[in-house]
Amino acid sequence: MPESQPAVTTLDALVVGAGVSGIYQLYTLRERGLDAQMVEAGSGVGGVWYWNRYPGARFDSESYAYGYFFSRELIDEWDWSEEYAGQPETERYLNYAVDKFDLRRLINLEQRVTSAEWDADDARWTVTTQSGRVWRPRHLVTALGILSAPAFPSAPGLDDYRGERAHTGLWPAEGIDFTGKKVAVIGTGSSGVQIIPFVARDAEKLVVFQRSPNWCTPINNFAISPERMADIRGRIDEIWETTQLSPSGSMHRPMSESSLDMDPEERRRHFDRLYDSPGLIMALANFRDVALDKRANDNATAYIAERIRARVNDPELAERLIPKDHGFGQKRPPLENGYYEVFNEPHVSLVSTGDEPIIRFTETGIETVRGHYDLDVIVFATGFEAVVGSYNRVDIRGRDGLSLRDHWEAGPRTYLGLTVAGFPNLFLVGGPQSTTGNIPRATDFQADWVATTIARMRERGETTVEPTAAAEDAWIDHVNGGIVGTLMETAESWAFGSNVPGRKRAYLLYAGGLPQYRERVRAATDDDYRGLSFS
Ligand code: N01
Repeated sequence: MPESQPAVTTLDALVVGAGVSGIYQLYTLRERGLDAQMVEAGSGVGGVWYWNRYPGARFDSESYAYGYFFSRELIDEWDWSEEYAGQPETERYLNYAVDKFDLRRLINLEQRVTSAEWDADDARWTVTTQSGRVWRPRHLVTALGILSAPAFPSAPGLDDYRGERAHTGLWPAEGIDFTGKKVAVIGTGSSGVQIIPFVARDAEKLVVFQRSPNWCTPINNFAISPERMADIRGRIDEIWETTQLSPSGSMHRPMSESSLDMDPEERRRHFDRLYDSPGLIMALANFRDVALDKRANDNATAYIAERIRARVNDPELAERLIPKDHGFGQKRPPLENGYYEVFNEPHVSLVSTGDEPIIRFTETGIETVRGHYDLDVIVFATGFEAVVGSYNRVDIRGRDGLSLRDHWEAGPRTYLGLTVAGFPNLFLVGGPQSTTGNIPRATDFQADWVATTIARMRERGETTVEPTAAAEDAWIDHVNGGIVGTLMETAESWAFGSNVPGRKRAYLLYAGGLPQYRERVRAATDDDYRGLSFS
């Protein structure tokens, strides 16, 4: 082969993305005897747990409910150290799984996919990476992650700024030392809320730029003792069942009681218990009507506002930290550890960008309408072009050169959140219109479905699979219908793409809950793969 020709690898399936979902997908394809490999942009595996290595990054799902369930050996070998494990531990766990199941030799690191084109003549994808390498898989499985395309503020001058900077989702491996420095954190979503106490601990001065406050509740994390780990192992089948029955794939389900049937004192005792419980219990195991009924939601919201007021010394500052535009749970609520107390520290200040907009970044800091903030470090906790962003950054072309970006111009279009009309043999795992909650419990089911479907095609001598346009339309109606009437419907959040200027508003996730999602996919599959055509 002439030297200028790139190496071409022909195989059954290529998985893109070495996150928790992609790793399991690669495993399950290989288990079915398929010739599969993986490409990954990073220099290590772990997906979000590789990129988001900022101080404070940790689970908000219970560690053992997030980890893999497919291998009893792995469950027996891995001891989780905390109920909500930190990023370094999760990254170690995923590396351990990759080595245990001998997957590392199949994972091509530092291979960012730039384009993927369907070749109808050969019924294969041509996938090209930034380094110029080419793969020719029959099936292309994208496990790109819903929060993997970092977003930055659009204010001018970002390139003029000369100090240190980092996005939480692209955190440098060597870390950042905040000691004695003047630091700004922009953004108060889950990432901002997790990192801010760590910055406040070390920095000489911290300015938090807040566009919208969130309803944050305490994580109440705790260490897992050897006895508790043994107990978790003993109950692992029960834990699995619990995740399967939970709408969010987590350890939690809403309570059966209505909060409106209770007298205020009894309701308050319940809220006290939920607020002081670990993890997302306040959000996911609250009264059944908190997420559905405005009056019930108002009660929960008023309770949390009161708890915030009790934790922030300055009443005016407390009011600025309390959301006024949405109720608790209408957006995904961050979990925090000492977040509100940070604002009682004399070296910490809060800029509400609604009152004091950022005009521009300068060589030495940030200029707002009220003045200039001299800075040594800017932390961008400004979130992601969620769900579709990671797809939009790749030039994906299906039949007759149809671009996925164009196909999704008005919002994502999929069938079952797994396939796309006009894009044969393209599978989405953890992509739009299917994902919610505790991600691995959404995607392990999908990965099994993808592997089973591909293996079945091989047995039947079929080379292509693609949904019909009608099936795709019906799925979009179902997904959009699921959000109507919920309190989430009106909130501006990344789940609707609202944080990306110019993006058409469309619901990007799946609001019906995972049991219903699995039921829908199973019903279509059992009905001879209704909505999909094979050839
Ligand atoms: O991102 P976000 P995130 N000027 O989009 C603000 C998961 N996660 O990385 O709300 C000023 O939530 C923006 O303001 P607004 C979890 O699913 C989980 O924090 O758009 N501010 C917002 O405050 C989470 O939901 C964990 O008005 C600007 C913030 O930046 C998801 O990831 C930990 C701005 C971005 O918040 C995303 O969380 C971390 C601007 N120009 C993340 N642009 C766990 O605990 C944006 N903002 C497992």
